[in-house]
Amino acid sequence: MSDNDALHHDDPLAVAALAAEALAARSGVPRHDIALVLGSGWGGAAAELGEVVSEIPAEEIPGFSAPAVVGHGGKLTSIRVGDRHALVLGARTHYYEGRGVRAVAHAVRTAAATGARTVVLTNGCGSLRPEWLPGTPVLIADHINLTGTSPLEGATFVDLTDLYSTRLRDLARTVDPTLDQGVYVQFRGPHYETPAEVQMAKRIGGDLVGMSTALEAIAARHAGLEILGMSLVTNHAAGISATPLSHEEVLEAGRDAASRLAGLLAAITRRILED
Ligand code: 8IG
Repeated sequence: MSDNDALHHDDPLAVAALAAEALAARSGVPRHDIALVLGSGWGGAAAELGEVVSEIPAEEIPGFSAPAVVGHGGKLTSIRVGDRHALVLGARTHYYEGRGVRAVAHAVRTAAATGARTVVLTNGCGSLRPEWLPGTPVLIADHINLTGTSPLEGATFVDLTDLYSTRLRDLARTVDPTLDQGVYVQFRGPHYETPAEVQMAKRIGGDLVGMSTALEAIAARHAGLEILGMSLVTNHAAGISATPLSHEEVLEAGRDAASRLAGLLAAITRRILED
């Protein structure tokens, strides 16, 4: 079956099972223990994690397609971490790409189908808190989904209590006790928010704004995965800084943060696999 047929397959879980089969065949790793979805700013983390066993272009696996955004990866990488196996998903589909919620959920469904019990969802996002400067990693404690949609179809009533596992956040904070936590507000995008929308997000309890993670987390919970969510603040949300940050400043903060982030994510992943 071609990728395109797979995406139009009637059962998204069956497409994910096909993808997991293809990954096992291509990588020679029958089961993975943990999966990581790497968002903007987190790309360097894979290399720090362990030994790369296999790197597969996403579009060669059923249900995945080439990345729409330059710099968003496009590789599925199997990494040996001690005697365990991590699957790094460098191919994320955003809802704003217009490929529908099945395409958005496919990466985490595939992760679950490979045998992973845990998924680490990372992203780059805007901060509503002036003290969280570009380059700051923040644990996602909860989310508010303002996309107006769900990755689930039909009468699928899934409980979202403790969606971003308290247990995993506590583990992450044993690695770095200075990690702050916040509520992630997902907008549909692809445009950034107006300053008025940013104030609304703040008043309803948000700390971070982004365009990816809430829908993936819902699909991941439905697939039975335990979820750790981590955001990298890459900018202050619109209207939060008195003077807009220059793009150069943001890039610089990203570069400065990159190696620290990669080390942090690798250490947290190893800690989860040990537990
Ligand atoms: I990177 O300021 C990044 N992604 N919605 N708002 C939203 N998404 C983002 C932002 C932001 N920065």
